[in-house]
Amino acid sequence: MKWKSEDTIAAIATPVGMGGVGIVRLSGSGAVAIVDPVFFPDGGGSLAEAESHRLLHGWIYKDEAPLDEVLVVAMRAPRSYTTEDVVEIHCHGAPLVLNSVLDLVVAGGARLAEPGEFTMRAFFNGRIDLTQAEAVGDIVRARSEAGLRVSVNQLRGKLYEAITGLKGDLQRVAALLAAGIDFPEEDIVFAHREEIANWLGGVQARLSELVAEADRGRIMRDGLGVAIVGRPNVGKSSLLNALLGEARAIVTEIPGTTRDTVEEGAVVGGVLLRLTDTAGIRHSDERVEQEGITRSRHAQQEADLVLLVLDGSEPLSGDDETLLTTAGPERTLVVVNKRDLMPAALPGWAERLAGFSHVVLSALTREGMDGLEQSIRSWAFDEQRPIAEHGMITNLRQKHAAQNALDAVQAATAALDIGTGDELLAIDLQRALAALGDIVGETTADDLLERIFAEFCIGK
Ligand SMILES: Nc1nc2c(ncn2[C@@H]2O[C@H](COP(=O)(O)OP(=O)(O)OP(=O)(O)O)[C@@H](O)[C@H]2O)c(=O)[nH]1
Ligand SMILES: [Mg+2]
Repeated sequence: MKWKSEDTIAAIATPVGMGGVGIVRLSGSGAVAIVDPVFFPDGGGSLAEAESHRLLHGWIYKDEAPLDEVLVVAMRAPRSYTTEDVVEIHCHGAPLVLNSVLDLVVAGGARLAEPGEFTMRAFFNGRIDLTQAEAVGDIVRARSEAGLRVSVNQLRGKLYEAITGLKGDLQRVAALLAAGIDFPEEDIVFAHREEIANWLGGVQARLSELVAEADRGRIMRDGLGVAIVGRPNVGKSSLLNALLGEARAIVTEIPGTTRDTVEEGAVVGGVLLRLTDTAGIRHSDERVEQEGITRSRHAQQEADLVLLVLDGSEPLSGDDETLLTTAGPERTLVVVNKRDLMPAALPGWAERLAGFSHVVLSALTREGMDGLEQSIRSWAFDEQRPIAEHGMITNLRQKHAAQNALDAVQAATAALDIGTGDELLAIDLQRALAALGDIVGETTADDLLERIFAEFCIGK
């Protein structure tokens, strides 16, 4: 397996061609010995003799000619990212320079790193758990402040601590159970049953909360999927453009302008929105329009939040009625558009909106757009609740495992209630412990681990 390999790995750790400074990073027992012969620090001396974690200024030489002026740091095991010897060479950011330095260290005995291999080594060497490793990838990809905050908390080990705490409690229950099985006198077992029930109840409550918050965590990390739907000409594309602050989608007074879905990301109030503008939904016999409408309905089904746009300057049409009837109020925010053309604050049909949250605005003049942004924000994050300090579940992998653990704990509680044998209870407990172990990567299958790390970029 490649994480067990003794190779010293090397990669360009910064985006190539994008900065004034670029970093070539090495990790492994040969890292210092590979860089030492090609790096000449100011005032003599060598990297091999230098103090760990000290930044040295000097020159990299290739074939006895200076290649670049650099800063070099050696971080000796185990105080490094991977817990192995790590050397970083800070060069000028030019691709030519970085590639030459990388060639040089490869010629010296290093092997090119696979994507995510540095982080994989940190994980297999036990410096971080799987949730922290995932957080590294998420931080690199983070596109909103909220997403960054949950990922940074996860990197700090908040989710790991939460899961480890739950595991500790379940291990305690398993120990009590074992004591009961070994000493089956009535009173001991009875006392233990109550204690076991209490511990299980506590674990169940905390796991339920983690699972319940998982969608919020995912939305912060990946963004909120928002579909803009409505009948033709109500101003859906105008609304997309207003949210983006640019004329992304075509807007005309002709109904049926948007034929295909248009997707775009925007950060609104610190939340990443994955917006989809759709073709207006109405009855149509035209083939292209029909296909567009099918895609609109699909986007509507997939979205976390649907913005159902109505034209406030006109009476409700049959198409509007159908959309309102089929929309689920728990996932829909009604946008009454064209406020600038409306005589009063709300049109005569406003009572039809009972049961829906709604905002009134003008996509054209932007009047009322603040209210929409505020509604989306509070919809995405229950704002009464701050971002969980105890760590949040942020991806489906973690959520599935937490759900499995919760199912097992619920089964254990049920087994305790109806007084089935302690052996069955013990099996449920082991199942819950294994599922929790999956979250932090203790019991995760190798092929799944490889897939997780393969999504990283090279040099991470
Ligand atoms: N006065 C006024 N006109 C608006 C407003 N929003 C959109 N419009 C106009 O309404 C017309 C239709 O706007 P679009 O954004 O293309 O509507 P749509 O819902 O995307 O239409 P389709 O793509 O055909 O389904 C255009 O002429 C817009 O300028 C608004 O708030 N006030
Ligand atoms: Mg449109």
